[in-house]
Amino acid sequence: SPLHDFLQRLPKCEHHLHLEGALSPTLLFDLAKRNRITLPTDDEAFGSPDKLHTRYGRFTSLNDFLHYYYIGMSVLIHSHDFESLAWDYFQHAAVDGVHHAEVFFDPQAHIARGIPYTTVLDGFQAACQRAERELGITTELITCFLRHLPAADCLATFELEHVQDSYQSGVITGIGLDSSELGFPPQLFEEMYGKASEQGLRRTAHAGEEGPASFISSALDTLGIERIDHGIRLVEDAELMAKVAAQGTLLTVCPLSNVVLRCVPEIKDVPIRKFLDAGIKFSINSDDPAYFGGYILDNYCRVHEAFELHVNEWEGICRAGIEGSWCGQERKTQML
Ligand code: ES4
Ligand code: ZN
Repeated sequence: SPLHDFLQRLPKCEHHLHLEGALSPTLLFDLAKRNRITLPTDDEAFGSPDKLHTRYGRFTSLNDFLHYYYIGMSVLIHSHDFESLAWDYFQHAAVDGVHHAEVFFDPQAHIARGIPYTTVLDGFQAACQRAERELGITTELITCFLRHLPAADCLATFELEHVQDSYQSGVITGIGLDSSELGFPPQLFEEMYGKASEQGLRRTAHAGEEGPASFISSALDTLGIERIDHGIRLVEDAELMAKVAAQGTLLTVCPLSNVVLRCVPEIKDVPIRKFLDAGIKFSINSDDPAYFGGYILDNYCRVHEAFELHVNEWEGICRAGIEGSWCGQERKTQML
């Protein structure tokens, strides 16, 4: 359709994409076979890629999804597994018209399984270089920390020599905070974010996905975050929403994710119109596309169907995405 073509051609930036969330059931089964990894035998969902895909359509919460997400990554062993995974994502991103992608990964989830950080990073870096060379997609890598683990564990990982090397060399641009939100408030991670700030790293955190608006204010005040991942529950605090609008902090909204994980009943319940009316800057993203049934362009199309945005509104959303990116000014100017 003409609208699909219009949305495809917009200069899109993706800011909220977990590389481990781009693991399709097909690639998951292929890697399990190649690496001789036994998938759970007590869950019928792991009977075939098709059954697994069907189970992904029935998530009941963030934690129900995360259970599958952490099992899924058990098949990732070698650098070229991580490269295949990220390359799969970048090919989808190119088809969808992504110009620039700032992607998350979870070092602790791999280190805990005995996979060295350098194995993970080498694979992801190779895919990023190939994406820039062959697809013209510029990239930034962001290490995310798992908030369901003790803050001391997160800080210890942040301070690992190889992790610090990747920050100092500029291979990694910034840090994020992900995994289970309820029960794990932002202020637990104040020390790590303070150190990240001193080191000149960019900082974001998941806040206000399942958690209350108070987690958004606490992430801004105690962690000094420069972006807010999800942030949909911002609409529950008018005063905070006015503050976020005034300071121009970008929200990285993931509409399909919010519906699939039941944070909202339907796409029309994602507060897109409220954010536009309040002057909140936001980008539209895919989060974990292999688990949530769509990549970035599907998210754009679903938002368009639900809100019938004006051409000018779409151009404004993409401009905010470019301006809120963590790439250099030269690249932003190219995209604008
Ligand atoms: C995630 Cl949707 C979401 N929320 C929190 N943590 C995550 N990790 C991967 N996807
Ligand atoms: Zn996320």
